Amino acid sequence: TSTTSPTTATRETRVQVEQLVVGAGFAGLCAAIKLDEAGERDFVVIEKGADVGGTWRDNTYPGAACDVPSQLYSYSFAPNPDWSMSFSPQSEILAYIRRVAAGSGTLDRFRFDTSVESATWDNATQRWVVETTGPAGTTTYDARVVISAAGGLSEPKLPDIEGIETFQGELFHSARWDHDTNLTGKRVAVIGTGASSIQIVPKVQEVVAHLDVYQRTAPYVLPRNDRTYGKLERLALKHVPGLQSAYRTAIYWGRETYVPAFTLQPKIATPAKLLALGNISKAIEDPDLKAKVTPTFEIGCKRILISNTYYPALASDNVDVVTDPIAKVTGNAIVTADGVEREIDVLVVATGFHTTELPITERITGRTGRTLADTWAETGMAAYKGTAVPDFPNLFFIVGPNTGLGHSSMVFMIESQVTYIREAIKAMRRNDYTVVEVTRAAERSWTGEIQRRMKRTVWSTGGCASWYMDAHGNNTTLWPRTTFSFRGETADFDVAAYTVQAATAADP
Ligand code: N01
Repeated sequence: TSTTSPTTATRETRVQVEQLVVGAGFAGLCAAIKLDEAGERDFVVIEKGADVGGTWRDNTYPGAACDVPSQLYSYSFAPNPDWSMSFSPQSEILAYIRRVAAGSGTLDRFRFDTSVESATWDNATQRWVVETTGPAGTTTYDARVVISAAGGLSEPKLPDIEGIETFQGELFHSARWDHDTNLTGKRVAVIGTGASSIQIVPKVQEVVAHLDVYQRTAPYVLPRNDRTYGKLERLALKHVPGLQSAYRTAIYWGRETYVPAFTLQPKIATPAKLLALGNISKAIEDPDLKAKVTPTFEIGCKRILISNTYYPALASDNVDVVTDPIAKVTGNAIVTADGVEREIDVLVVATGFHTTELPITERITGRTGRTLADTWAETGMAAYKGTAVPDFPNLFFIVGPNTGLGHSSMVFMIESQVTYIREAIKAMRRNDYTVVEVTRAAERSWTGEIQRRMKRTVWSTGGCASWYMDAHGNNTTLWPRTTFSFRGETADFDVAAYTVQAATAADP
């Protein structure tokens, strides 16, 4: 049902579609595949990058790999017996996503290098008007449903440090690695010690003349129980029926039974804490360095990291861990609060992402004329089942508020949310609903229950500041229950939580 207006000098096009998906990472691709399977063929996927892959396309820094085993960190409907290791490197995950996309028969509806400029609900037509710019110029989509799969960790957050804009050397964010910069023999600084940094530091340390690691908060780092799959094992995974799904199930339940429990009862986490402290002692002899990298909050409050190479890298002769706060950056150095100036050639900022004020929300305007950013600035990020927001009809999120995980596979959560959205769209078709909008009461009750649970978790009580929390002191990013309970919550579209409008005979 596409209608294209005559081409003008500025190449403006108007296209009508049933669904418009924003983003072509794990979530957007999953949505495309499941819509297609459900017979919903009239959709587009708008992707600002040149390829599918999302996080796994953007994060190409040295050492990038998944810290969830790949047998689980993959689609349930597209098992891959060829993973080379239990925790696969970025290149393999990206190749996997590309392969799934290529085999899905949906790529003809993906529009790459195209940005969503605005998405505005039109009360008159009861559809979304989505302005995009891409290689073909400006295209305005008129969509019944918008599915935002733009990602919760996709917009790099640059540190607000005095003078950083005056730095004369190379400077880049971990998620925008500059592969043209040769680090060999250089003096490099990495700011940050989160999941990205601990993968980067050991790789960078191997080649540079000197590395300064600027640590504001020491993380907990557990051993990484990674291993290469042997030839025989891979053959068995490929040919023994049920073996791969048994692996997947075992990994899933292993994580699910232990980790969520200790977000509520820190004592259960004691063995993990001891393991993390042992990891330090094993690699680091220098008592000063040991003290510096020993965390001072409860384990689990921030994301628990895994590495066998991070601490040995920090203990190397060419590395300094700097814990004095950064005062400013000059043309060629970082100056700390104690007045020490450390000269560098390259500055890597591994300072994380915009997580609780997502830039896409500034571009989405709902039924009342307010943007989603303004709405959430007041209430904090909140969505019914992490998916639907009052005043924003026919808009669904994948990886929305309170659906993130620290312990298991986001792909599992993505598939759950996509099922829910697919069921919502099926219900719209079946009943001729033109509009579905979650009620404020349903959303408030859902969010209220989540926030009540949050107050008892280690994320709130563990004595740390993390990207999970928003400016109101609420954890609006993580899911506080088991992943199978989320699967249950999203198995069906519960229309009772929504106000609906059905098409009338007079509607076109
Ligand atoms: O970002 P982060 P990340 N001055 O926000 C520090 C996922 N992930 O990219 O802790 C000085 O965790 C900040 O310090 P502090 C995963 O979900 C997964 O590393 O706030 N320092 C912190 O140390 C992860 O949680 C994989 O005190 C500053 C660091 O920068 C999420 O992505 C791999 C600063 C930021 O850490 C984000 O991880 C990588 C400043 N002004 C990432 N600002 C997998 O393996 C910030 N910091 C799947």
